[in-house]
Amino acid sequence: MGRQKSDDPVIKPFAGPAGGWGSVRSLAEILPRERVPPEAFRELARQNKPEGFACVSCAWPKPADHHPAEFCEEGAKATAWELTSLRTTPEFFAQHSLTELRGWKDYDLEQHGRLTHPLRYDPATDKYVAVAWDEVFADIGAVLRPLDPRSVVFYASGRASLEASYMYGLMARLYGCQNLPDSSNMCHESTSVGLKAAIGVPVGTTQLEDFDHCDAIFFFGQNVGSNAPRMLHDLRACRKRGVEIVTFNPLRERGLERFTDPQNPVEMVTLGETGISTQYHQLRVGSDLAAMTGIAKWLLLWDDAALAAGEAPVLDHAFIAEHTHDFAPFADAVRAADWDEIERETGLSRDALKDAAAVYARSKAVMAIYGMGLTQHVRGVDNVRMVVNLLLLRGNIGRPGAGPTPVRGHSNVQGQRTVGITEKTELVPVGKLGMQYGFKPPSEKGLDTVETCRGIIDGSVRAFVSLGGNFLRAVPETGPMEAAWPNLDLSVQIATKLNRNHLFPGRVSYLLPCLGRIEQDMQATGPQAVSVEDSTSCIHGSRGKASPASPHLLSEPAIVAGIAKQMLPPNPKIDWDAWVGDYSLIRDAIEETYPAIFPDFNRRLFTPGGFWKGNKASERIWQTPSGKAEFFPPAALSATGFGDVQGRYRLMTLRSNDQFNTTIYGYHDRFRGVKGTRDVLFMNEEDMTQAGIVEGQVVALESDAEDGIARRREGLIVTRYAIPKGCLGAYYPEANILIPVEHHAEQSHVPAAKSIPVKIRL
Ligand SMILES: Nc1nc2c(c(=O)[nH]1)N[C@H]1C(S)=C(S)[C@@H](COP(=O)(O)OP(=O)(O)OC[C@H]3O[C@@H](n4cnc5c(=O)[nH]c(N)nc54)[C@H](O)[C@@H]3O)O[C@H]1N2
Ligand SMILES: Nc1nc2c(c(=O)[nH]1)N[C@H]1C(S)=C(S)[C@@H](COP(=O)(O)OP(=O)(O)OC[C@H]3O[C@@H](n4cnc5c(=O)[nH]c(N)nc54)[C@H](O)[C@@H]3O)O[C@H]1N2
Ligand SMILES: [Mo]
Repeated sequence: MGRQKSDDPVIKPFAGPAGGWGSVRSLAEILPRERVPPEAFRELARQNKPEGFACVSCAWPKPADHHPAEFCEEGAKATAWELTSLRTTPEFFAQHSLTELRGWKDYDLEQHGRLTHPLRYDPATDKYVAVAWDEVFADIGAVLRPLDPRSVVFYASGRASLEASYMYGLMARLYGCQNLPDSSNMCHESTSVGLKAAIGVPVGTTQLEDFDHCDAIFFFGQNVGSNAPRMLHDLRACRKRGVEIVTFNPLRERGLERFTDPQNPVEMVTLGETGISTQYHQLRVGSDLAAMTGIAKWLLLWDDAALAAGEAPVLDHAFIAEHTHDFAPFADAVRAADWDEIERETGLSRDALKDAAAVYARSKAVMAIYGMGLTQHVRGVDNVRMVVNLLLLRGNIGRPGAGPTPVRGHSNVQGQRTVGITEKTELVPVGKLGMQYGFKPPSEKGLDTVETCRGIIDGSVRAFVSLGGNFLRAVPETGPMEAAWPNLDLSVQIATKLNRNHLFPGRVSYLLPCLGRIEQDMQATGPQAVSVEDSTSCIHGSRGKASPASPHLLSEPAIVAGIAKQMLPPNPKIDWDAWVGDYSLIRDAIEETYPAIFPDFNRRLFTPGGFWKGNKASERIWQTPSGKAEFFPPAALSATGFGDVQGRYRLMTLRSNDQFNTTIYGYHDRFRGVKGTRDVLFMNEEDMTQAGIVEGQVVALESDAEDGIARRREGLIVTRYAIPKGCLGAYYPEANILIPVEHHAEQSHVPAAKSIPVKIRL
């Protein structure tokens, strides 16, 4: 297996729609490249179906009345990635030292295929060597037992099942550790904090049916065509019904413009396509607070005029009076906001915002869909709260077709929270856990992702255990983080493929290969099923049937149990082996801990469309201190947290259409017309002229944070792009070296990866 060269880049605009023949061609490339066995095609037919498996890509809900093929281009890539016949064996590691592998690109590391054996790092040779599972667990237990539990971190990436996640969180708490950061700390934590404060639930209030009842959708900072493509079917259906879709995004993302349904033979043959957005506002990076303030200004103005003229009001005053708190300070702040400042910040005219406000004002039911473009800013929580403000103005929460709709990332990231993976004690029924298992769970707050980074850099974190993911690549400040990682006493990585984090060993290091969700999980009582929760709080069963990548793999529950049994003293109330032998016993335990969410869990496991865990805000029951939904006066118009000074740009870090987070499937960002490279800097044409930069010029970016620390990313090819002035775009994770650890959302600690202060160096 050779390494794919990323040279010979081709960058030219892409004229096609999202979906369509482009997505079919893209699959025709990846399936043979991953050398997927014929059974992979059978597995695709079972993807996201009742009794099938839940896609390992995104968390978009899986409908009860499914399509013949309920998967998208990205989901199929994720399946091919997991079912590849390529293998990363002990022989591979015998040939390559970690020092050598650190020179490889992310793509090349994962492209060698699935990990096959448990491995231990040998410092003498700088290589991983195969080791028996018994030894693995005994050694990990021996290192962990004497450590202060508060110096150990148990990270989870959002893909592991509810069963594995419940065991993982329980294991950490039994050990005395609350340090359970997860990928949502880098993702939708701004949602969890913002929605909880505003409406009393940490998650969105809508479900798939709401797409049948809305008459407008406001869409902020989510790239549906690449990151949740199955939603395009719902959006297309909305457009066919005449629903207006108003989009705010600095880039014209193709999936938000138009879509050809690859599953619709007529559209495919006629090259038909559906326009998605009816209004597209290319606002400046980080300016959504200003844009929403502008919309609210129009609404207040029209409402005042309607009331004065004795006409029907624009705002839902009855709802505001009965269900909300603090409307007056919010309205005052909006009225006080200055139009010139709003226009300067957003780069949009007040008339453009008037068009958006007019759609909002005439619509009876509005959904607000959003993603990382809102959450990953210094004022990311304020962004989320501003979305709620807007919805509250016309009672757009808690009725059909209306409500906040955050689009979650990993396929079970929301579910991991539900079953206890969080550093926030108040989200966990610790009292109940204490009774169920006869122990005193730790009560102090644990470390989140940002605090973990600080702790690794300053040496206070001594051991790191990872249930999936690529922490070291996904976090900010990757330079100092990579330098500090080898000081850890222990680094344990449970994974399916080799990634960059695995190349930075601690004093003792293990790389432990596990089964993927698509593979058959055979245990003492027979083949097991697992479960996940989607973005709309529906819980689905998932049964893998493909043959495991290697006979030496263990399931994630088995690996967690293996560590737990060595690290913890025996507990008469927990039979780890029985749980591993029969996952329905883990589900019984989950049901006992969370009786309101999981009644009759085992029987309802394979409910078509999933079973809903319920949501009080959607019933207009507000679990907030005031008992009402909270308006929140915006404190600023910019979400960036830094000023605009000469030569400073707002850099946003982006995913391509050919990656899943740090997993790079290939070098083709089809929708943005980039092929053969990821070393791209998207830049505004006028900015280029002003800076004297020409198309194709290679430049470096430097951090322009005011902390005096040097951070630099070399070798970026400047690409003229339709991006607002003063803004730049580059790919994640390669750009993460430019993000300071302390550049994060104020209240949620989500790294502010969408507005990083940088300057260009020629
Ligand atoms: N195929 C695939 N699917 C995925 C993933 C993947 O990597 N690949 N990742 C998964 C995960 S973990 C997650 S969290 C989701 C991520 O999915 P998204 O939430 O779509 O995240 P990003 O790709 O980072 O893109 C964010 C979008 O926000 C826009 N944006 C950037 N800054 C701003 C801003 O200031 N304001 C506004 N309004 N927009 C802005 C960008 O132009 C981009 O279109 O997708 C999940 N699904
Ligand atoms: N600059 C910047 N940084 C970002 C973001 C951004 O937009 N910009 N996005 C942030 C977001 S939203 C997220 S969610 C994080 C993602 O951070 P992570 O979730 O930590 O990273 P992933 O890239 O999803 O992890 C990929 C690895 O997971 C392992 N894996 C895959 N499947 C399985 C499995 O079934 N079991 C196990 N045990 N392992 C498996 C594989 O070894 C693979 O290499 O990154 C964050 N970082
Ligand atoms: Mo995410």
